[in-house]
Amino acid sequence: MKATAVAHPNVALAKYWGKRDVPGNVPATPSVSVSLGGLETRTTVAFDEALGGDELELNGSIASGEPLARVSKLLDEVRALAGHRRFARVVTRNDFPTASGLASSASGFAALARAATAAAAVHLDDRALSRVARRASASAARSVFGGFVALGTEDDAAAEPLEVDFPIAIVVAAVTLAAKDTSSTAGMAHCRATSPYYGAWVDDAPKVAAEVRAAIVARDLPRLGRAAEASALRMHACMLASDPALLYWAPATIDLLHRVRALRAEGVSAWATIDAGPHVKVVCAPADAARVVDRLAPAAVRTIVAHVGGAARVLPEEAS
Ligand code: 2P0
Repeated sequence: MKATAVAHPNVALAKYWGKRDVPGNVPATPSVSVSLGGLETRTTVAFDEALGGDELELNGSIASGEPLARVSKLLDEVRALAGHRRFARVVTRNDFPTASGLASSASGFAALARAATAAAAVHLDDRALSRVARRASASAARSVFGGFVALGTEDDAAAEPLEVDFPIAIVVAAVTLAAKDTSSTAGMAHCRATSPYYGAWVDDAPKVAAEVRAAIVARDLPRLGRAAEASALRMHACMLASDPALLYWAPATIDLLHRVRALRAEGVSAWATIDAGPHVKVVCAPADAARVVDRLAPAAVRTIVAHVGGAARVLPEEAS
């Protein structure tokens, strides 16, 4: 009744932003991501009949309220599939900053879904597991798989791996280690309710996602970078047009965008993407990663070079 799983966060190269169906947590836009190897969440789930409720320890602190409620909701699904009502103790740890736009909910809920089903001896195929993770947090559906991964907008959406061997580097330039003010879930709802550009964003996103996907299949880095940067900046344009404006950027975010442009002007194929936070992630060739780090580091509090990572996996018992 106990298992440990590891999952990597992912960065969307074509962004999911907005929900087509809120109760079912179905995205309004298709997304395409890459798994961030080198960053990981490790989660242990232990079902225990002595517990009077689910318990959550997140990065060494006991968590309650909304984070625990979201965990319990996923565990309820697993309990229903397993046919038992035991509560669980969940211990989860990220080796990167939590809730700061570094996609901790993606790796967190993917690792939780993987560990909870293993602990309860519920056997789901990867697509079924991806649906469980998507209902908890849509980006988590993608972190069930490794490599480049697509997630659609259909009612029962599950992510699917593209299975393309395309070695790229992703340089993460963190600009703060603090948690963000507005969660993605709240930010999306606010955009949908108040941004006059929301409809245009949702209409345009499938074209950009198709371009991102085609560029990955063609293993064409400049084509991928152009489309990924467009997806991120269009998403932020939609956010900025909300009322009140949703501004996730810090001064350093803009500084970093200019540094990436300067690198391109010097002939380096480096392209920026930004999620619901101030950090900038730069897609480049592995051979250019050190030069990109050198250029970004003065404007960042921390840089991390990620490579294309693998799928969420259960650890052997002795490693957990
Ligand atoms: C993405 N983001 O595609 C986009 C880009 C942030 C910006 O997925 O409400 O934490 O839990 O489904 O998955 C972050 O949103 O939102 C996200 P919920 P989630 O990666």
